[in-house]
Amino acid sequence: MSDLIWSKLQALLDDGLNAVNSASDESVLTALQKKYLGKKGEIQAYMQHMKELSPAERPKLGALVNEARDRLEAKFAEAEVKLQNAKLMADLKLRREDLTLPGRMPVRGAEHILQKTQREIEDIFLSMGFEIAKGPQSEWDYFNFEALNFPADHPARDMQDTLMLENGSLLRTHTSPVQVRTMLNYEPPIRIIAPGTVYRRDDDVTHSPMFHQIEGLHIEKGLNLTHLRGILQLFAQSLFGKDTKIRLRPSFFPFTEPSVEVDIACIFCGQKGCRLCKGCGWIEILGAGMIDPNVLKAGHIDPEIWSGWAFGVGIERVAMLLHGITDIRLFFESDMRFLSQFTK
Ligand code: FA5
Repeated sequence: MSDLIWSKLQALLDDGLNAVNSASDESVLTALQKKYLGKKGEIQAYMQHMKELSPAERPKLGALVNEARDRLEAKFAEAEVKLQNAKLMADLKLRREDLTLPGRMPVRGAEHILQKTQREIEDIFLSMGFEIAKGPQSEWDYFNFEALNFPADHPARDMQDTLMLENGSLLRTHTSPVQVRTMLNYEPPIRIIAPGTVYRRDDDVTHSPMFHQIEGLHIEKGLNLTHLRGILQLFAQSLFGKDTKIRLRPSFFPFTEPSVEVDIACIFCGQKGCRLCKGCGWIEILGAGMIDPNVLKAGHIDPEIWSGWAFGVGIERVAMLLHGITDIRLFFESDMRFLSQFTK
């Protein structure tokens, strides 16, 4: 009796396996699943043969039916994966892109060489106890010139021609206006550096109409030129190497008295004389001086009690010296062949 039942069950199973094998899409597969494995499906229906069997044979039928169900279920799972893969491949064939190609890495951003140079200069002064101050790029004539002891019509203004804005302000020509702004906002002693963008009517291989400076300002009791020299010596050595020599040359700025230009011994030729130092062995890096008493007064600081020094250094100039760059325009042309040299 049970042999007969088993052979019928085997036939049903073979039918089911064949049907699943040849199912051409998911809807056929779902219908077959219902037909064979559903609650009212053919495998379940087979259990009604139970009644025809002796109690001893019943567990055997149960086991056979379970085995048949397991095999069909495995077949359904396998068929499902096969159909999904076939669908994916058909989909891929329709596409023009080759999705199996390795992806392109997005270009990673990096610090611009001028930003990096600015940060290096800032780090040197932060380590000496200076703080960072900021001022606006659109500045009032008062802070850019007047408060810095450039009276209206003073010829020194001619060297710093710039654009006037509609509200009567101008694009600042240097970071020095941050000096008086800081004095008005803080009590001395003051020790700040002020990095920022500045503008001038300049345009050649070493002068850009838009460039960057870092102002240094130190106000304390009893400061003199030797303090300025000491700090600038340390600054130059930290930046260009511990054997770097500096020299101070007399100069003129309306807002410092005395005023100096600071040169470093040429780092390219070891002072033998080269194209970059124009044969003289020294390269100018910044302007500086002791703060004029009139400027301290404009900042509401008593020059009888306090004294101070200031300097202004061009960030492009420093970066050009550090990396042997001879054309300032390279910084602003966004040419990745140039810029990517400095991102390592
Ligand atoms: C000044 O701007 C003064 N404010 C500096 C100063 C500050 C003096 C505090 C005293 C006390 P000067 O015009 O020399 O000075 O400019 C300072 C530096 O800015 C120069 O040494 C140079 O490195 C840089 N610089 C000037 N003009 C340009 C330009 N057009 N393009 C790029 N760098 C420039």
